[in-house]
Amino acid sequence: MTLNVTEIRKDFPILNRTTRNGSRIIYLDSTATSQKPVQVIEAMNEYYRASNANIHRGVHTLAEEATAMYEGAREKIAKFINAASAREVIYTRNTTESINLVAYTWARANLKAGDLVILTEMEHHSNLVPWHILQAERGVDLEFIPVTEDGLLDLDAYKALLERTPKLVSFTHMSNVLGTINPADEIIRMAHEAGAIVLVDGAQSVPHLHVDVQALDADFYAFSAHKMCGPTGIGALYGKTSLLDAMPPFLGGGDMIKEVKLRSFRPNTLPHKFEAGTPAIAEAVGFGAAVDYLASIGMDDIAAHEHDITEYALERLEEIPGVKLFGPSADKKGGVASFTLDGVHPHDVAQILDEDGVAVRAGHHCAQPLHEKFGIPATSRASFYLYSTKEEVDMLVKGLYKVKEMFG
Ligand code: 7TS
Repeated sequence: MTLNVTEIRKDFPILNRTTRNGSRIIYLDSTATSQKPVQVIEAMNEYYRASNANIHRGVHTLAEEATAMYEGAREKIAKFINAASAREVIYTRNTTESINLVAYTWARANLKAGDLVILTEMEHHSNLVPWHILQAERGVDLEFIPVTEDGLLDLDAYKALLERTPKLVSFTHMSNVLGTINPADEIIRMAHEAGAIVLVDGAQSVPHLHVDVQALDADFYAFSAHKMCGPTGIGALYGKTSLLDAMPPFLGGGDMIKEVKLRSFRPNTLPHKFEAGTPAIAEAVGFGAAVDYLASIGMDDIAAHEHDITEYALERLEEIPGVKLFGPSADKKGGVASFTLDGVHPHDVAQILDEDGVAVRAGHHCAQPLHEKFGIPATSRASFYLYSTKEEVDMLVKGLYKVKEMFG
């Protein structure tokens, strides 16, 4: 079914505002963070107005309500990604913290000097730096699945790397720069055949695609609420029960314990073992509301809409002389269009577009090695979501012609 974008846009109050010079906001930066619908904003407000209390440690009415809302959101998130149990969904601050949780607990308990970790050349810094830190500390080896000229992973090279029996394969399901949707099922199957554990960076996939962690057979899957219509400050790590149960805790403190003595402690059961201290309760409520919102619209319809917009955007951008697009064709990617414009720095592109309210991002998008691979320091990036329209793409294109005029 096609999305009723006119109706959907009414749910996002921010899309009605204007900039200082009166231009309507054309928000093409959802890859960095999505906008939030009233359903999420109101759920969080209502939590603070009516149910605010600390969780898991009170028997009074408000504490019970807050706990039920916090845990209820976890159930919704588990169902959204088809986890076998809500115990397998750990709340974190974001994708970055989810990946670090695996690096600091599972990896430090299971990897030693010389063990191989396979990453890819298209990773966000949050799936590179935790492994650099581990490499410095433990002497693990890092290898990278190369990215081809057209922005795909080189699976033959991956196959060759797997012969070196890696302990972990960690890769992004969808690139935040190229938009490439990687064949996660195949990558995971091949890793498992080689005996490796798999961590998937789902920061860009969970917001845009129907993700089923059991069908994928992912061991760990990391994502952030703020990129999927939810609030900042909360994300999740999915992990298989057997792995999470065997892992040491991450941060120590309240809530993550079963019992504490002066000189020792016993960790709590899942998922609380990994959630130390007072968590982001209102944000969890907002996360649950975001999942409800996306599920009510339907992930397959959202993906189809984004595909339409992306196909149109790539076509229109390609027509502009001097524009060079990065990444594969629309059928292999999500709603991201990264490009350079001959003779104009990406930051200047973004700044001039902003004068007419068009919000794009410029820079290395936290993927410096990928930009280096393509021999450029930066790109401009337009990205799309369920509320994006072809008219907004037209405004982007119009803006780019203006940039070209200004730079002669
Ligand atoms: N992984 C990918 C693929 C991402 O796109 C991002 C954020 C992260 C991890 C980190 O997510 P966080 O919620 O922990 O920050 N990507 C971007 C971006 O493209 N522009 O701003 C943030």
